[in-house]
Amino acid sequence: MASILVSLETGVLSITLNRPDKLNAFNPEMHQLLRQALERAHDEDAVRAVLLTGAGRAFCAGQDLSERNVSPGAAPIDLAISLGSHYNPLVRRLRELPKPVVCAVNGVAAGAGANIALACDLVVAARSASFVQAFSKIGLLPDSGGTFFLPRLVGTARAMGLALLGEKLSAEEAAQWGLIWKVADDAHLMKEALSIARTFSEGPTKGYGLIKKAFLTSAMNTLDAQLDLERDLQRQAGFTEDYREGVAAFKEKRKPGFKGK
Ligand code: LHQ
Repeated sequence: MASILVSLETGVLSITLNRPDKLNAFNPEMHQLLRQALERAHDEDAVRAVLLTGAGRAFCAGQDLSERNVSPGAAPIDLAISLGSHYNPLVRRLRELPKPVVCAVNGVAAGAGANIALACDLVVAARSASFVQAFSKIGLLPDSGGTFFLPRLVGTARAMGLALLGEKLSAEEAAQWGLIWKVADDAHLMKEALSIARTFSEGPTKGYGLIKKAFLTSAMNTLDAQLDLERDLQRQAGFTEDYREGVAAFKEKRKPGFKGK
C-alpha cells in the first residue's frame, strides 16, 4: 500500500499520509512520495490548491522512531542528515509553493508531524485532534520549523511551555491560542477543509501565491522593507488577469471567474 495517496479533483490536489498503523510516522519512502506530490502541485497548472491530511486516527506522529537503531553500542546517528535531506526541504517546499495549502489535522499531530501542519497555510483540526511537541520527551528540540513557527504564532511563553513540557494541546486550545485557523466537528472535518480548498481552487491563484510570499518574508523584515515588498508584489498582482476579472466582477455585481492567471 502506498504511504502517500494523491488525487486531483476540481483543482484540489488531495494528499493523504497513509501509514495508519504507524500513526502516519515518516519514513524515507513517505518523504520521497510527498516530495513528488508537492512537485506536481508546483508544476501543474491544473492544481490550484493542496489539501493535506492523514489516514486513520492520527495526522502524523513525526519521524518513525522504529526506524532508528539507538540501542547501546549502536553507531551514533547524525540527525542533521535526516533534517537536511528530508524535513527542511519539505518545510521549504510547503512555504514556498505559490498555491495555498490547507491542512486537515484529523487526529494527533506529534513531533515533526505537528510542525509540518503548522508549515501549511491554513490548518483546520478535528475537535478530537491534538498537537504535541513530543521532541523533549526523547531529548530533542522542536524541528521542522517548530522553533520558528511556535513563538511567532503563540508567543514565546506558550511556545516554551509546549516545547519543554511536550504535553498534548487540544485542538480547541490550539485554536484559542491562535496556533491554527479553526476546529471542526470530527464528522465534518473533511467537508469543511475540502470546502476551503475548493474556494482556493476557484480563486486568484497568483494573488494567493503573492500573499504567501509577503507573509513568509514579513517575520524577518523591518516595516520599511515590508512596505517596499508590498509595493513590488502588488505591482505583480495588478498585472494578473485575475485582478482585472475581480474588479470587473465587483463593478458588474457578479461572481468573478478567476482563472489563476
Ligand atoms: C510510532 C510513533 C512514531 C513509530 C507512535 N514512530 N511508531 C526528525 C529528524 C530526525 C530525527 C528525529 O526526529 C525528527 C522529527 C521528529 O518527529 S522527532 C519526534 C518523533 N515523534 C515522537 O516522538 C512521537 C512519538 N509518539 C507519541 O508520542 C505517541 O504515540 C502519540 C502522542 C503520537 C500518540 O499517542 P497514543 O494515541 O497514546 O498512541 P500510542 O503511543 O499508543 O501509539 C500507537 C502506536 O503507534 C504504537 O505502536 P503499537 O505497536 O504499540 O500499537 C506506537 O509505538 C506507534 N507510534 N508514534 N513516531
